[in-house]
Amino acid sequence: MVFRKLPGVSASGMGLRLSQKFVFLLFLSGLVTLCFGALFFLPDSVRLKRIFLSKTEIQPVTVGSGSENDVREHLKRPKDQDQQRGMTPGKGETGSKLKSLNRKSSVSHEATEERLAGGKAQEDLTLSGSKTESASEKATSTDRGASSDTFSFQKFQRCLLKPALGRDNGNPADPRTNARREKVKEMMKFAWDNYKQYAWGKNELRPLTKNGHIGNMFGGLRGASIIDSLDTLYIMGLMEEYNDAKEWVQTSLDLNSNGEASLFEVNIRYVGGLLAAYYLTGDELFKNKAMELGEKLLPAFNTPTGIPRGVINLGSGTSWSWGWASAGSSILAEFGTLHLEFVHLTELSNNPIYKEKVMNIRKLLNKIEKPHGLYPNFLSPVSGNWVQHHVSIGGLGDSFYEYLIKSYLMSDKTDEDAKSMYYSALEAIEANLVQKSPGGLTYLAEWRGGILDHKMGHLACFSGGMIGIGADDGAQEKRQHYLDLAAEITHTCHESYTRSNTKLGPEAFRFDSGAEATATRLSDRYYILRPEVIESYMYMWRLTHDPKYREWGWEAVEALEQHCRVESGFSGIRDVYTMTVSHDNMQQSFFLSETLKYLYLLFSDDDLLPLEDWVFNTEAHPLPIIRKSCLQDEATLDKTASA
Ligand code: DMJ
Repeated sequence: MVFRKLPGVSASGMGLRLSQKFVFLLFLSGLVTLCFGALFFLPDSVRLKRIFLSKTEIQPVTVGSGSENDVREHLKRPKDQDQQRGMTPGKGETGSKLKSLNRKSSVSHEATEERLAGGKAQEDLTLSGSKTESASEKATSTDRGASSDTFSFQKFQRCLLKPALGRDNGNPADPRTNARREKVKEMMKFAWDNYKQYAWGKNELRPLTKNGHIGNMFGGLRGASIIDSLDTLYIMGLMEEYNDAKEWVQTSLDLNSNGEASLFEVNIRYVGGLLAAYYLTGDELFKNKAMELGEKLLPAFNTPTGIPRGVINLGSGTSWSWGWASAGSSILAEFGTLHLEFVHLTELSNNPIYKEKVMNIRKLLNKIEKPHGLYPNFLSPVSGNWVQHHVSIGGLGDSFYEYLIKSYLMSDKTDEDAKSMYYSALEAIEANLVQKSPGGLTYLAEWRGGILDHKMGHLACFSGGMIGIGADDGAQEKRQHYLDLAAEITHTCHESYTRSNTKLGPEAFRFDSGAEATATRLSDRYYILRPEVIESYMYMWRLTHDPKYREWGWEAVEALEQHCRVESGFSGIRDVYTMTVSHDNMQQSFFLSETLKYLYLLFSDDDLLPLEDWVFNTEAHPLPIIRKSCLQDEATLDKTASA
């Protein structure tokens, strides 16, 4: 330290004695240490860091952005796949452009830190921060070619048992089936073209008023119909449309929104849609966007139990429960429908935090006492106890069960907890909810503290497909029984369609007061282009090849064409029992993502997105089965080859 010489003060230092100087220096160094301690170790040090350090020094830690290896592999990807799909190269998709893209989408740990309030969850995130850092370090070393721990798209492709798009894009040999498939593709194009013309960039199309709808489900995020359509357009070979969608994601998908979003909806539609688009195309753009968004969802888990709340502000990270959910509870079908996407976020980023968050939910649900083995729909994120004893395989409960069996399948059948929880839940459902109507229809009733409500929602009709895909892994003596149960439920749901005048099914149908698979209340008579019944047809077709499922699917196509197709898109209807239909003026994004995709798959060969390799998330976005051992073998092979 240099003291400037002051006039009249001796060089020995302002006339101070040596011992005084020593004490002064000691005091100074203590002060400096204290300041730096505060800067780096106090909990909310981010603002201080921002004051003292330059922006580059507090740059965010990159969470698993694609390594250069991945980028190179992507660029080297066999051309035929792109040509087959007519993909235009992403604008300026050079190595360096992609690198800068990775940089841009790296997620700010700083921001996450800032969003969090204290407590256990903050510790979790701090922990994750350090883990994040090490994942990022690994990514950097991979960039230098030293490690192969980060996700490689080529390795992933080599671990698929079959090509994702089949030998011939699932083209069926039978001309009638082919013509039906072409019709579905035309419906998709029609729905898309009108969305593009009248609602581009908005969340949904309003086909009667010919404008866009934004709504309040996605927290200010836009383009839900675009994200939900990416994979459908791609598998249908609608490449011009797919390229438009991709360009929109590249130039206009702004994830820095500041609104209140449904954690569940953002996850299943946006994260799921982006992940599926990445796994189908290998385009890093989708992977980076999915990870950037995934990071923004993490603060929702910042509760005493780690059970996330239903609503999250994507900007601040503050979360809370739905106003209508009793006593501030979280909803089973919402916090129980994150597993598939979050496991894939960990897979792609090499950051364990996503998987840890959903495994924590899983553990809590596994441990907690369940009335009659059933899972009620409302749970307190504070106490971790059930709030109400309402059980339903339809709305509020549905996709929790779906994600149990799909987690098991997606783990290459290694996730034993998911398996045992699924089959125990199914036993409880059979013992308490499965009913036979006087007319011989099998249905799933709802359960309210021990009292049955003989009502089945359209949403519950997904369960035919779910029980079907789980049949083969059940106890040997139960397999045929499960397949039969799946067929019976699918049959009942088909009945709910055939018993209406329009041949489309109501939102809910009942089995009491003489009703058999029909809606008895005016408020249950609407159809909003939902997919669940068609979803079960698709799975049951794949599992049994009984031609009736294709016939039932075709009946649905005809009904959709007759009653839901309007001049500028497709619309839901207010009453399925009246032929003078009244339209609801909404083309839901799940119509493009699910209803039309499942119809297309129903009329395709089984090798288009084969079930040996893919599971569909609850919004019908295909996610690949993770073959850990194959991926590890492939990594070893790569290392040996490059040695
Ligand atoms: C979709 O968004 C998903 O399938 C969800 O799981 C339930 N509801 C809609 C479609 O009906």
